Amino acid sequence: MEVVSKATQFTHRVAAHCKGRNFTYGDLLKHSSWVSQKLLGSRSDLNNERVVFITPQSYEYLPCQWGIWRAGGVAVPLCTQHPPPEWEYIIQNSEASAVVCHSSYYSSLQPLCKGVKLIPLEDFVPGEGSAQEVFVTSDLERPALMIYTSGTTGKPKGVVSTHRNLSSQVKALVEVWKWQEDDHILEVLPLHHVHGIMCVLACANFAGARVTFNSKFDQARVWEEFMEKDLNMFMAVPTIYNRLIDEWNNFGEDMQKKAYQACERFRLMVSGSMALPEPMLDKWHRVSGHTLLERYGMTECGMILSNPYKGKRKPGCVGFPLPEVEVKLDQGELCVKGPNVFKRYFNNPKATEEAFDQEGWFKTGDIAEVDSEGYFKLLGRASVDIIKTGGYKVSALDIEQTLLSHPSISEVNVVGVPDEDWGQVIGVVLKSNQTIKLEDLQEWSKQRLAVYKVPRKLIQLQEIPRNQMGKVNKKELVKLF
Ligand code: MCA
Ligand code: AMP
Repeated sequence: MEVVSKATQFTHRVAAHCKGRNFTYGDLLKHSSWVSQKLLGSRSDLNNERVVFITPQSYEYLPCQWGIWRAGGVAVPLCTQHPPPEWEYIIQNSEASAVVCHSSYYSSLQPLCKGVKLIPLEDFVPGEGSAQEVFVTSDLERPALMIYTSGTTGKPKGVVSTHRNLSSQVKALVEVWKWQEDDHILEVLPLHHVHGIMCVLACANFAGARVTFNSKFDQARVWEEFMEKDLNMFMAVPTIYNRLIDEWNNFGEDMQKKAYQACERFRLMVSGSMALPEPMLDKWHRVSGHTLLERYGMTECGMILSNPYKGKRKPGCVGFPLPEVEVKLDQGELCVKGPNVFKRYFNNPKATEEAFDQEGWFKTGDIAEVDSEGYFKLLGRASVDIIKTGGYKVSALDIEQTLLSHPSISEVNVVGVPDEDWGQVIGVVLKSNQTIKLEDLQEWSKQRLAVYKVPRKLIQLQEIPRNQMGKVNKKELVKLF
């Protein structure tokens, strides 16, 4: 990835602030070199082997990611909040040759890494490794990153993005959002998805800017950081802005004023990953003086559409195509072409073929329209089986499959129920002869599913509504909540 070679131009600049310490780009080069040497041993290139990695939302993430790239591997990030069965699925499905983990995850991962090398890393000490020794591939067509994403069919798929894909995604954002080396962004997003990985980390790194890691999102801590640090950029999902608004509402008048003044230092605040409700846009404007810049993206493409940095940010709209990104509407479905678009789903030629049309356009599954000024507006998804909750995309079918392994469940339907805070929450419909309580189902699910896939609502029905073809009418089910 170009971010690694670019860093040699500004080794003295601070790349990250974390747990009270500053790490320069020079430190990051040294630490990532150390990781790549651990991975390579006596070899000179991992030749596109997948390396799964997990660290807390902290500085250590970066040397792991860069170290994998510098060794010629494909970085596969894990979610810190997933229970072991979800980790195990990714380790196996990606056919990983190694797992790099912060030592705090070592004992949980050890039983899952049968036959896969597990490399624990402590917190990093400046001075280890070397800034130059390890190679970075110049072949931009090689795979660089694999993120797992949910689709309409079954288990999550590995989205393979090349170095060229990532470079083009980053360069477009650096250009339109005017990233500069003096920027300082607070990182609060999970680092196994594009929003945190590309929009926050990779863009900051490409520009030689600074990232302050805040570990897992916490609204009180974010406000403290806003008030204490010289931050000027922030990116988050609407659920996070909602939490920050709630926290602000509990402040006294003085604190509210201080919070507003802190926000005045920012040059950009961005919202994405799910629809930003207009009342929230207005509330955030009152709280901070900022009109959030809403943009639209997808794991398979990085960012696709963005409201302008300068110029009108239209409420309810996601703006215009990014540089080099082509879009078209095919019977309402937004389709994308460009150097940003991923290459394939890992080991899944059928899904890959189905994802593109005959002319090579990637079909997003999102329905959109364009207004008279050229602004795109999203109208929803083509499939009811894709749910967005707290910014996470989840597949109803994936959850159904897991719930069917519960001893008391023989038939189940999962739907996304509209929710002001989360966008949608997971709703489960069971037949009334299946005896199970929501709390018990949640307890059982937490052992097997990520926290955001755990059912939040349950209804039981005598009869499940079906259409004339006998297919369950999920739109009807949603209304019943
Ligand atoms: C957690 N809880 C939930 C959910 N998640 N309840 C309903 N629905 C959910 N989705 C519950 C927990 O069970 C717990 O309940 C309580 O909320 C707090 O849980 P916790 O794990 O602490 O959650 P949180 O930290 O409050 O999480 C909220 C969050 C997080 C920070 C908004 O969901 C988040 O980081 N979302 C961002 C995801 C993201 O980055 N997506 C980008 C995908 P109890 O207290 O009862 O135990 S990339 C993408 O979409 C594209 C490319 C794009 O355009 O960006
Ligand atoms: P993911 O596959 O997790 O990357 O999620 C991508 C999906 O998030 C898109 O296909 C959209 O459905 C949704 N999405 C991202 N940004 C927005 C936005 N600004 N408004 C509405 N939906 C969005």
